[in-house]
Amino acid sequence: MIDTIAARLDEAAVTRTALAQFGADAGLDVATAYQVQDALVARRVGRGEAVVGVKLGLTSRAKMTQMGVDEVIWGRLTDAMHICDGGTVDLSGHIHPKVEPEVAFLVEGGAIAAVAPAVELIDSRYRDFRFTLAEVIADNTSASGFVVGPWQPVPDNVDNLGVLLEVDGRVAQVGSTAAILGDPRRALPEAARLAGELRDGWVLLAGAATAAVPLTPGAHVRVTVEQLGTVSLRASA
Ligand code: 0L1
Ligand code: MG
Repeated sequence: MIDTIAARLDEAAVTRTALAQFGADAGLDVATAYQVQDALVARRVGRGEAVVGVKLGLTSRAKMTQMGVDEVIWGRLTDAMHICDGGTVDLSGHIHPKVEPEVAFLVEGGAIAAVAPAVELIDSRYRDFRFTLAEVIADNTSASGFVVGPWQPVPDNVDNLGVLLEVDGRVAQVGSTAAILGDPRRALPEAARLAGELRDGWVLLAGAATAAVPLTPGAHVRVTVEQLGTVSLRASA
C-alpha cells in the first residue's frame, strides 16, 4: 500500500496531473503517511536528485486551525526543487503552484549558521489543493520549489520582522516572522525532532509568514523580510 500510494503521487508530479484524494479506504494515518513520503523521496533520489534540506509546514496558527491540527509537519527539499534567486520557474513543471514567503536557515553543526529571506513554491498533487493531514504528509507536504535570498548572520530580533509578498509590484500579502512558530528559530529544534538528522549545509525552510498565493504565468514575485532583504522569482509565460 505504501509503495502504491508513493507511485501514484510520484506519477502525478511527473505527469503534472492532479490526483483525487485517496479517501478513508486507503487507511492512511500520519505514521504511514511519513513512510509514503520516505518512499516518494526515495523515488526522486533514485532518479538522481539529492536531498538538500527540510521544510516545515503548518507552522502558523492560522494553517493549523484550518487543518484542525496542533502539530507542524515536515518534508524534504531536493536539489531539483532549487530555483536561483531572480530565476524563472517553468510553470509547465507544476500543476497549480502557489508561493509563500518564508525564512530559510542554513544548518551547520546542528545549529543555525545563517538566515535568508526565501520563497517556497507549494504544489499539491491533489486536485484543488484538497487533502487530509495524512494525505499532505504523504505528498511531501506539497514541496515543489524554493528560492533563497542572500545568507547573512541571524539578527537578535528575527522573531518579529515585517514580511511583504509582492506580485508584479503590487502588495499581495503582508505579515510578520512571528507567524512562524512564534519565532522562526523554533524551526531548528522542531526540524531536528521530526527529521532526526539535519546535515551540515542543509537548508531549513522554517515556514510561511502569510497565506500562499497562486503563481500565475509571467508573474514576478518578490519577498522582502525586514532587515534580511529581498528574494525574487519569475514564472514562465
Ligand atoms: O509549507 C506549507 O506550510 C504547506 C504545507 C502543506 C499544506 C499546503 O499545501 O498548504
Ligand atoms: Mg511552506
